[in-house]
Amino acid sequence: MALERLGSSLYDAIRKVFRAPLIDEATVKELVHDIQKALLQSDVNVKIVLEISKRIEERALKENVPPGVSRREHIIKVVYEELTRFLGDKPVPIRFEPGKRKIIMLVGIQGSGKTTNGAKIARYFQKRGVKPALICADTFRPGAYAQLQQLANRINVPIYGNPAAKDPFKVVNEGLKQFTDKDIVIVDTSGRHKEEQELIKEMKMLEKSIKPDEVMLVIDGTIGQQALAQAKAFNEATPIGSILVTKLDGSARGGGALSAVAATGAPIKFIGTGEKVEDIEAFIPSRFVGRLLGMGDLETLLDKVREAEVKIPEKKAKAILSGKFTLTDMYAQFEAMKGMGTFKKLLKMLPGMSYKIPEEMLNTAEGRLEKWRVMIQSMTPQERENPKIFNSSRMKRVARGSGTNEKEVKELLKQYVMMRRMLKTLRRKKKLPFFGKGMPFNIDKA
Ligand SMILES: Nc1nc2c(ncn2[C@@H]2O[C@H](COP(=O)(O)OP(=O)(O)O)[C@@H](O)[C@H]2O)c(=O)[nH]1
Ligand SMILES: [Mg+2]
Repeated sequence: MALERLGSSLYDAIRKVFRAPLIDEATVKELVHDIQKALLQSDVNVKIVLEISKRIEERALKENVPPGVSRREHIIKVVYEELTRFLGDKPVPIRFEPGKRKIIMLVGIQGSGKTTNGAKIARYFQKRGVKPALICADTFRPGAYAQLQQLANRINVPIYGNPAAKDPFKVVNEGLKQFTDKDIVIVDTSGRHKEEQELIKEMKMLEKSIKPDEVMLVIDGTIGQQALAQAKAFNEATPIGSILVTKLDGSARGGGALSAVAATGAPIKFIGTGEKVEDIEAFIPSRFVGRLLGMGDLETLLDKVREAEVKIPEKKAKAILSGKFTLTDMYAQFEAMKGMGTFKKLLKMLPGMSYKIPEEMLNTAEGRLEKWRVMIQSMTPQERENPKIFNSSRMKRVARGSGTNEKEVKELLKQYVMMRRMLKTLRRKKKLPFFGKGMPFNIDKA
């Protein structure tokens, strides 16, 4: 499925956020840039791309992160929500009431996939205990009836049509008379060309005489963002109730078609993902985005982020155990702790705490976590990796960048040295409560 390519580039983009040792403005900017690239490659309209990326960037950088949620989780949530939003609202499902037959009329230009997808929809409902029937109202194209009949026979769905008929209204009316006991009747219409006024006229008249419960526009997903013009033209002729986007399996432009169509405001109800009669799915934007990103719904996605957050690669954990504990690691600790309650509470949760951490340090850690995070964010990568290089002018710069003062930066560095020393002591004593399962450092395998 070609949408997988869009999915995998989006997934790569957010995975960088999972893995980044630290979340700062540069991380967000890079994420936004990656998302832009992925969407543009999928033929999403530039204006829409800019809109999405602006919203993601603004929310990721400016929105307050609710308590108990890490900045990382928040950013992923923002991406998920904004991508879902641009694919439209959740479509209202077709509701069936006993004794009340629904009529769905399929419209769209020739070759968009009306006939094939008419059969797909019939099968979709049949599988869900709804009794469907098909009517062929395409009296224009020779062989139209035979095509639908073949599909209908394959799925055992009753069909009405007349290959010799010239008048689609008559055919539909006769068909509707036959199918009074059905729950849903799907009417396949002729397509001809999109420019042809005749088609639009026929569609309008059919709609007036059949009075379908829903007019469903079938659009070929391979045309990318051009889908917007087509959807608009149809919508002007007959108000469209819903949209079905086909051929999303073969096209790299699927993202463009979906987003363009969503922009019309008509809900996308189904997507076609192949030539076979079972290649159809109900379209639910949030679920679709989850799958596009390679992982179910938002909760599953956040679980993955949380997992990534508390896990430090084995190699890294070993390095820390051997005494290499950098400011980047310290920052990662702070980030991980944020989602798990305060430092103090965390330490209290640890079983068998037989050593003492100075009370003062606990309080400092609690009260100044946020300040420290900002200070570390203002450092250069070299400073984070090798805090020894700090001199007075570097400290001044960090203080300025983080809205603190030199004394506070000094204090952070002192805390850092203390933490590092403590880790070394723990290592010597072979007591490593910090590194248990589910704790910020996870070195199960080390
Ligand atoms: N790959 C792919 N092909 C499709 C899909 N839907 C329809 N088609 C193909 O598109 C062509 C035109 O379909 P058809 O139903 O005859 O279009 P109509 O003229 O609108 O009735 C046929 O060859 C179908 O097999 C889809 O979701 N994926
Ligand atoms: Mg057809």
